[in-house]
Amino acid sequence: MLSVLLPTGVSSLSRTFASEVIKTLPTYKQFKKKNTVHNRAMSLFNPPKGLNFFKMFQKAYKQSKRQLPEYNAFSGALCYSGFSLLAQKPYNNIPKIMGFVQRVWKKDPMLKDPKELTKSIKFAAKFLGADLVGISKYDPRWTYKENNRKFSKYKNSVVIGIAMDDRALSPGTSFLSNAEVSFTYSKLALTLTLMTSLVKTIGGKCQGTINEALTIPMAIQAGLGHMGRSNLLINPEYGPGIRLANIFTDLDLNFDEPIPDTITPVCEKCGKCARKCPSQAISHDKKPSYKSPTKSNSIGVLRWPHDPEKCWSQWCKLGHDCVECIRACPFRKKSKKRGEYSPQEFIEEVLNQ
Ligand code: B12
Ligand code: SF4
Ligand code: SF4
Repeated sequence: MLSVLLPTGVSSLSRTFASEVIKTLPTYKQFKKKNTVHNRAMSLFNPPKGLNFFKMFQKAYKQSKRQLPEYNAFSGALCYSGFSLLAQKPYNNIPKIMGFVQRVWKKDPMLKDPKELTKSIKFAAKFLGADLVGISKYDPRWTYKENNRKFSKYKNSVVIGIAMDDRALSPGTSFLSNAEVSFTYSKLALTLTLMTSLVKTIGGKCQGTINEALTIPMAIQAGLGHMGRSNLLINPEYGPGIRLANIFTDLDLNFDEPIPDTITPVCEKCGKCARKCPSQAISHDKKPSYKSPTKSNSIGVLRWPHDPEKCWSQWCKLGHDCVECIRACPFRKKSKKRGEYSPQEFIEEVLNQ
């Protein structure tokens, strides 16, 4: 394998070993972490005036050029919320400043105007990894009955969407497409962790959820799209290949409006997902209805019926999940105009990007 990387004419016998490329003296010793400037500044020496980073941050934060977006208190809070995952095990790089930022924010809230706060929260969601963000009023119909006590104290739901890489879904249902599903779930978890830290830092109460509330109707109310025959939320830009999560908050935020439904008329004529579904879980009906095929569906909602038990049985047959209803949809955002990717093409492209 290594010889492939060698220039022509260089035999593998005369090649340099990787360990010989970087020269060190025999006196070289492994460096002790306790001697990094971070560690020494915090524990080993008393930093002279002007060199105490945390104190200087506090000073900078208090004196921040608050009229400038890149220097206002919200950007300061965003800057430290970005560390919140790093503060957790096993990374343990704990930013001790967070409590200070919270105290300053409480005394002097920067964003009293809901319009400005809404804009900042949406900016933060996208900055922290969301492809889509919309806000809907808290609606108890879209929380599980068991979660009523946990969530009913909140005013709104900030719904975020992260797109899956269509190239990984393109070759069809496989471990590779599953890897894209699981990786996107982890991306949602990262964005939610940082966002909830931000909301708490600026003095709000919140709860981030992944699959702990019915995100599709919340996303419709938040203006992110409409649900198709496939029972997937279809966003005009990303199609159905988007994964959803949300943060319930008590912040005073403005709500979005649902966008016009351009999806249902297309679904009425198309039906491709229903034809392609290997378990025939998707309805071939002409129109949405109030039907609930199984006990695993909620009752009394006008939408395309979907049979989750047939779908689940297909997953059980495969031993992993299925993405065929996403792939079938003409609203799917194709990554490449000339058509589908083969698994090998996708792997090569990722290696070279
Ligand atoms: C359980 C579940 C499943 C189950 C069963 C689905 C079901 N209908 O019960 C199984 C394992 C089969 C499944 C399969 C898939 N799932 Co799933 N699933 C969920 C989960 C975790 C809970 C949904 C639930 O409680 N269903 C039980 C009752 C409520 O189901 P229901 O009455 O049939 O309602 C469904 C829809 O009609 C809609 N809905 C509910 N109420 C209302 C009200 C209105 C007005 C409308 C319009 C819609 C609507 O939401 C439900 C979604 O299943 C959600 C996350 C979440 N919490 O929302 C993800 C979720 C719906 N799944 C998702 C996806 C992508 C898939 C798959 C493509 C798998 C994959 N590889 O990713 C397939 C697609 C199947 C399909 N065509 O629907 C995404 C959808 C993203 C999107 N763009 O819409 C979600 C939101 C997960 C996520 N975090 O992104 N899933
Ligand atoms: S995930 Fe597969 S089995 Fe389930 S509805 Fe979609 S296409 Fe059908
Ligand atoms: S494949 Fe066709 S019918 Fe199914 S959701 Fe997409 S547009 Fe609608």
